[in-house]
Amino acid sequence: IPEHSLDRDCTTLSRHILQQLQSFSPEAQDLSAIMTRIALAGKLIARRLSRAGLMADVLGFTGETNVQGESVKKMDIFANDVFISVFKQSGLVCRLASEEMEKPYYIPENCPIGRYTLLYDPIDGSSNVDINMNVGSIFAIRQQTGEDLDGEGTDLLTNGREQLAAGYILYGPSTILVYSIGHGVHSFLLDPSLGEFILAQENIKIPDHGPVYSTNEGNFWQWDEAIRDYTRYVHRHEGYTARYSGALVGDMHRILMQGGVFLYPGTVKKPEGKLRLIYETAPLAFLVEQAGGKASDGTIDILDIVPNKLHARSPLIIGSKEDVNLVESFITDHKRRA
Ligand code: P6P
Repeated sequence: IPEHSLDRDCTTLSRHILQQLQSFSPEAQDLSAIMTRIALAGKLIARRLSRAGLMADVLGFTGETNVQGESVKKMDIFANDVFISVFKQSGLVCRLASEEMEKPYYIPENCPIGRYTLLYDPIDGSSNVDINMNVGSIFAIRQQTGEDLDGEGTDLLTNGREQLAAGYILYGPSTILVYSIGHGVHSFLLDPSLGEFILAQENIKIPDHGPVYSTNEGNFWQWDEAIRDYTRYVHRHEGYTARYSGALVGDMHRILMQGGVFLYPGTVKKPEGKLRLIYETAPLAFLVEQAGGKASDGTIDILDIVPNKLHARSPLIIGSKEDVNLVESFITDHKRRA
């Protein structure tokens, strides 16, 4: 689609999805409608973030802690409620599961069978909100196939290859939505003057190698020796640069665009790592694999991991194929020598 053509400005998210699926089947229409709702959530959150510093009751903490024991930011609750609200009366997504809710939320109440489930992290990296740094939303869409008899979402405990779609919204200098429905990775930029997400880039491919390694080296003392050896390797070799914002979506977007690797390995305090599988690492793994990259927990592909509980964590090594393979080679070598 030619740059800055009228056609491009009219390539909205919903139209783009139907084009990709080359189908107007009920499923294609569903996905298109769901993605349009997710875009609406992104607009509402972006608007709130742009005025966060000016509005009372937006910054700071609520004083509660979420299921993870993490202190909840007011923005976490607002963003979580936005996703719930945009899917009410949608008749599409009947169940939502997020980091901010211990149990899945049903629309309407007690609806055991639905059509789609939205798995999301409404505001990832929310500690960045108070210092005006980038934050993001992460989402994945799954078909609800079985009955959720216990209301705990146990039918969701399947691997990430069950995802129909996944993506993120990055709230930075501009708001960008990056998604895949299994036909490549595409980005849409929010044009505030239009109030629309407009097609920015199609079929994004992550470079096979990149200079960036992104990790919190403050955890060095808690890492396995294999990860420490990888870190020593990049310290000694020219051509690497460290970038870490403390917000997964921004760090991930940089890796997707420039290549490199993001690591959140297991630590002494959190052997399974800090990041959640079904609404953080699995959606990003879906996206990066679609862009020609790789995502593993250091040993097996993220998309092959079957969670044992809804809020299961997983270590994450994600990015350019060559860089993820290099990290894995240190892990393999150490296992061999153990
Ligand atoms: P640490 C934010 O809290 C988050 O969930 C991700 O967005 C981010 O990548 C990670 O945790 C940062 O964790 O331990 O480096 O502060």
